[in-house]
Amino acid sequence: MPALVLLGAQWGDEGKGKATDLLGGSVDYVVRYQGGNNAGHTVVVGDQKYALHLLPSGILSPGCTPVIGNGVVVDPAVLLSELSGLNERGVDTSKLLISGNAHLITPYNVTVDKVSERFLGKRKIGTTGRGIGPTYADKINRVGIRVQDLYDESILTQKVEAALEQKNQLLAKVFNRRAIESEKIVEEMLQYAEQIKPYVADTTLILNDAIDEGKVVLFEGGQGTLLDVDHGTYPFVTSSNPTAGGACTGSGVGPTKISRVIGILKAYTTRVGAGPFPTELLDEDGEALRRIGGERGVTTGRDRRCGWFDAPIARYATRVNGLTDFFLTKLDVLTGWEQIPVCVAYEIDGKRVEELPYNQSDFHHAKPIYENLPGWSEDITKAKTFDDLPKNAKAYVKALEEMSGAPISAIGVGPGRTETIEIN
Ligand code: 2SA
Ligand code: GDP
Ligand code: MG
Repeated sequence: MPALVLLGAQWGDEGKGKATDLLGGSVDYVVRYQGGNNAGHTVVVGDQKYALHLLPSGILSPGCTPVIGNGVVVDPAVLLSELSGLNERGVDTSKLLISGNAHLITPYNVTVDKVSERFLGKRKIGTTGRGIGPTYADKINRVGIRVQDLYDESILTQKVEAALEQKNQLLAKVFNRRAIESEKIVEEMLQYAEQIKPYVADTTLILNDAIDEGKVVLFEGGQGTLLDVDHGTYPFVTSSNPTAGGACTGSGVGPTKISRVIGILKAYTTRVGAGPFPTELLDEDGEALRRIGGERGVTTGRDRRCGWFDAPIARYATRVNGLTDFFLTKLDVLTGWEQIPVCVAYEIDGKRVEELPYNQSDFHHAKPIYENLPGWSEDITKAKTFDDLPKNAKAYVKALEEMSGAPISAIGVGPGRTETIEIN
C-alpha cells in the first residue's frame, strides 16, 4: 500500500488524532496536507495525553517521519512552541519536514481573522481565530508569504509590504484600526527563520521518492468533510480542503498513489462553530453526549454542539471522498441509552430526502427523520473483538455500516491506543 488518507467524515473531532497515532507505528510518513493550528488532534498514549494542533500526529511514533505539506498554513510561533512543548516531554521531533511552499500565518492574518469575526457579529462563522481564513485568502490572492520567503530578506520585505498595502487600508477605513507596520512583521518573521530552517525541505520530492521505494505514506486530514470549503456547509466551513482530493494538492502526491481512504466517523455527531446541524440536540441528551464524550474544543476550549448520528452525512462523506472504509469512534459514549435515535433521511418542505441536499438553504431547514435503535447498558470499554460487544451494540454498528455506504474496519471504545476493536 503506497499511500492512504485518513480524514474526518463529519464536522471534525471524530478522533483522527487517535486513529493516525494507531496507524503511525506501521507507516513511514505521516503528512498534514491542509489547515493549520486550528486543528486539535488528541492522542492518548498510556497515561500521557497530547493535544496536537499543527504537527502531524505521527510525531509521536518514533519510526515515523512527520511532514507538514505545502497545503498547510504554518504559524511559525505556534510551530516552535509546539515543538518545544513536545521536546520538554521527551518526544524527539528532529525528523520533522516542512514544505518550503507552505504558507505562513502572519500576525496580521490573525488580526484580520479576529476583527472580521467581530465585524460579522451574529453572522460570524465561529472561527478558531488562528488566522486560517485570511492566510488562505492571501494565498489565493497571490499576496501570501511562504516558508521559503523567510530565507530572502529582500523578497520577504517586498511581499509583506504588498500584503499589507490593501489590508492597512481595509483596517483603517472599514474597521477603524491602526495600520500594521511592515518592518515589525519582517523583523518578527526573520526571528523564526533560523530555528525553522533545519526542517524545511522539498517534501513533494521526498514523499514521491519514498513511495517509489515502497515506503508507506499516511495523509492525516484536519477538520472534516462538512468543513471543506468546496464540499462543506459553506460559508460555515474552514478555508481549505480536508476532503480526499486535498491530500494530493496539499502534498504534491498524485491520486494514482493513494489506495485507501479511511473516514473517521463518530458514533454520534458534533460540530463546533456556527452553521446548520439537523440532528443537533438542545436538550439533556445533547448535554449528556457533551459531558460523557468530553466534547470541548481542543484548540479553543469551546463547547461542541452535539446531536445524534446522521446517516446522509456519512453517505455523503463516502461519496465525495471515495471512502474505502470507516473507523467508527466513541461507541462507548453511547452506553446507557435505552434507545438511540439515528437520522436516516430528512424531511424538507414536506418531502422525504435521502441524501444531503445540495442546496444549502434546504439543509438549513432539513428536519431529521429518525429510526430508534435499541441501546445497551454493558460497559464496552474492555471489548477487544467485535464479538465482545453486546448484541445491541453490534446491531448499532452493523446498522450504521449499512447506512453509511462503506465497511467499518475499526471501532473505538475509549480514547487510549489499545481501546480499539479491529475488524478484519
Ligand atoms: P477556522 O478557524 O477558519 O478554520 O474556522 C472555520 C470553521 O471550521 C471549524 N473548525 C473546527 N471544527 C472542529 N474542530 C476543529 N479543531 C478544534 C478541535 C476546534 C476548537 O479540535 O476541537 O478547539 O474549537 C476545528 N478547526 C476549525 C470552526 O469551528 C469554524 O466552524
Ligand atoms: P480529532 O480532531 O478528530 O483528532 O479529534 P479530537 O481530538 O478533537 O476529539 C476527539 C476526542 O475523543 C479526543 O478527546 C480523543 O481522545 C477522544 N476519543 C477518540 N476516540 C475515542 C473513542 O473511541 N472513545 C472515547 N471515549 N474517546 C475517544
Ligand atoms: Mg479536533
